[in-house]
Amino acid sequence: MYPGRMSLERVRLLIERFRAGLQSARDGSGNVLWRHDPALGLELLESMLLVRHLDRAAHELRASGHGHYTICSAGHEASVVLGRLTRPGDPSLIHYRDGAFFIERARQVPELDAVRAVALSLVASAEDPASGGRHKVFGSAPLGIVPQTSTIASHLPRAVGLAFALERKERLGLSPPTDAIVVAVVGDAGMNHSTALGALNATSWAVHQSQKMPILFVCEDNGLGISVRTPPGWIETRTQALPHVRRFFARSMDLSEAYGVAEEAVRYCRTTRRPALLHLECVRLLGHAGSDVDSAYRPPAEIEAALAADPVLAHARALLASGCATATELLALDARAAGGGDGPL
Ligand SMILES: Cc1ncc(C[n+]2csc(CCOP(=O)(O)OP(=O)(O)O)c2C)c(N)n1
Ligand SMILES: [Mg+2]
Repeated sequence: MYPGRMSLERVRLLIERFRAGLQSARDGSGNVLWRHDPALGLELLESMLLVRHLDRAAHELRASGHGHYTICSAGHEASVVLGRLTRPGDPSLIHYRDGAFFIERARQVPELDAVRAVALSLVASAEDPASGGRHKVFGSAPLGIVPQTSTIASHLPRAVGLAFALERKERLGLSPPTDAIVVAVVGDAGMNHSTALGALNATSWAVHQSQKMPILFVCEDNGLGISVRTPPGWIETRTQALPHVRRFFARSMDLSEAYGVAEEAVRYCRTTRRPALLHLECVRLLGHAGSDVDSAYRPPAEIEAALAADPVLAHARALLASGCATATELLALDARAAGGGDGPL
């Protein structure tokens, strides 16, 4: 089923599966429930769907020769909880799959059109305020999202420096007391980079001598770095061995859990001014980028298993099962995100 499928078809298939998955779940049956405020759950889903349709737009723009960037957020949409739980005052250096983080944080800055900002970046527009058209990046001064290069893990030392500076500025009387934290997101393969390990070591070393380090590292673990597999259990083992860094774990498939755990992790960093690492289990639903034929190294059953773990559909089904909305309402939300009526895309 997957060999030979163009990546644009694969994104469209994801969207079709979302719609079909809601039709077949009209009775509201599902194992995972949404245990927080229903309105919150719906807003998070709205951001996740906007990002799903931005993924589609990225592929369509590429196919028509207008866009150039097709590394997608598909499978990493649980980062939406971090966009919600942190603030523009929390400097954030996010992963290139964190569209949902970006879109959800923008809810706090209503005057910013975040969908347009991402779209400008996709077409390398000179009007893109983050990169001026040089590269697709997630970055925005009003959102407190610091643009990154595509060199994986290179942002982690910078993030550690920012956390150090937040506290140092206060001690030197250069800024009023703050409860801001730094957020730094990295992939599972990126975690092995010596730059990441150096940044984590510097954090532990600083805390060991009573330096405050309010930083939340997030490792979005989809089990792959392009075509190279992360050995099962590696991120868990690696992150258990970080002195003074409190470890948290959550699965994208259960957004209630992800929200609750992320809330705890953010609160821990904010109130104790100590570092934490959230290991967030994700999936990769497409090839690494549009040009990557993942069926060359992933058997069909593995791709099928990833699709069955789509966090957007899982969250929508949880909302249904919890009685937060009807399938018709959720399908209407998807249609608006897709550009029907007054929708943005
Ligand atoms: C320093 C550096 N080495 C290699 C690359 C090429 N590269 C781009 S993405 C990637 C894999 C990253 O995998 P992971 O960190 O797990 O993130 P994912 O794409 O799976 O979300 C690699 C090796 C790079 N961009 N930077
Ligand atoms: Mg990965």
